[in-house]
Amino acid sequence: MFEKLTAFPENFLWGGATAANQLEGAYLADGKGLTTVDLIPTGANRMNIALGNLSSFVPQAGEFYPSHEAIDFYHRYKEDIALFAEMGFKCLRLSIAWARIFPNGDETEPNEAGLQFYDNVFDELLKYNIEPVVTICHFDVPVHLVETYGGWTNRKMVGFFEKYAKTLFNRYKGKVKYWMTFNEINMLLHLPYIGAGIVLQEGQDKEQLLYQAAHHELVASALAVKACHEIIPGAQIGCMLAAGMVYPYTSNPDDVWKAMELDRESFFFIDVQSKGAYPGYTKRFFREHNIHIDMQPEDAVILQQNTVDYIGFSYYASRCTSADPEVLKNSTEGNVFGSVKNPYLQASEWGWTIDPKGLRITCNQLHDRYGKPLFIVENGLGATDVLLDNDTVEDDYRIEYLNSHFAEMAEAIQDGVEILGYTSWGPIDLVSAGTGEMKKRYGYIYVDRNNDGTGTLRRVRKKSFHWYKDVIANNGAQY
Ligand code: BGP
Repeated sequence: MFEKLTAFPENFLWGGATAANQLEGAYLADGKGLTTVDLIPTGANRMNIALGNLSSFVPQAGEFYPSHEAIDFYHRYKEDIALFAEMGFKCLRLSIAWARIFPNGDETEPNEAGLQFYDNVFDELLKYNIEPVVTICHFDVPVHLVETYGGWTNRKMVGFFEKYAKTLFNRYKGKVKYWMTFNEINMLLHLPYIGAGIVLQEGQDKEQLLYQAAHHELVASALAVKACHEIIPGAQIGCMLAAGMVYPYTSNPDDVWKAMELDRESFFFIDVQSKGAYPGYTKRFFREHNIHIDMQPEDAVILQQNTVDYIGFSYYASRCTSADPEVLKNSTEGNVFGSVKNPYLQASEWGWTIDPKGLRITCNQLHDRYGKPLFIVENGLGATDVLLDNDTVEDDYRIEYLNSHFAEMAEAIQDGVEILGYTSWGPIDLVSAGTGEMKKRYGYIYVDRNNDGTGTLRRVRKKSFHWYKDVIANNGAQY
């Protein structure tokens, strides 16, 4: 007889996930340089911008730049971490703003004030036994690197990133065990400015440029893995994929193949980071699309010898696709990736498909494909919350969303999938990456801050705060 697995292992890392530019604010404090996100105002299409000449950038009167103040975690981290501790967090995923450490990205010496800020944050977390899980780059490239080198299209970025990563490992080796290289690395193909600091110009060969940039990020990621293992024995460093099942619209093999192709567009990154080599299907894609990647002789060995320890991924929604152009016309705009409307599933206010079972399928798929531990580092429901007169938010819809996803996560664990932890996105309300708005909230903690920057920044516990506290206290036993 096989023993029934206990759903959540004792050391399961429950927590929340954040990104520097979406919560810190203080965008020029203590020597920080400008990053790509600091230059984009609130707006539905902010991720798809092509800015042209960045040096001519001047904030426009009346426009609101959300990362400039965000929710002011920079000055309020003690209060926020105390609230995370009250919920019983075992870990907090956060990112380091590259431009706090190297304001221009290419200096020889790091900025001590920036390093000190994260020392203070890590000390505060460790005071409560909260394990920091650190993303080295989460959608923010120093602007100087974009203007001077063209962002990740330039090989020099590999060296700048490696130096930045080594600086972090040396400084925080006694405090941080869990690392991640690039947030949602596969987003680079969809959001080149945010993902790779690339400002595309008219007439450029987009595919060629993007895949070249992808190669540079992949090599840089592998070099960071190497350095992390050398500098911090026992550390674990992972990749980070924007995941989500792609379903075929019908059982027509053409639809099934189309779904597989879309999946592989994302999996290619993780195949390289996890298996250490370019997969055959990507090589074929390069041949057929006339893409020639400039590789250094040592790259193949670097990739092969420095694969990741775990697969981090975000899961918000599943997708659906078809080989039939008529069906494709019925695509929703909501998800970053776009998707044919799945007749079996509901969507969020922002059009993101809600699919708890898709999380179980995704976990199994990644487990079968890579055979490495998984870390669910983003998941959650973006919704409009209303602060009630009795100073709370009745966010039952969020509890329902998370509840159904936790139940499927528990199923995946029973299926034999090893999962290190779960960090829900934005445990405290923060700026939306997609729209720059505060209106799209994910938190257990409400922040009094509006889209136009008004509000007291006061923190308020929502109903889900108490619910998540219970889940963690019981180690998810109810699932
Ligand atoms: C992911 C990003 C996060 C986060 C999240 C939610 O793609 O890694 O930074 O913001 O999506 O997206 P949004 O903020 O657009 O709702």
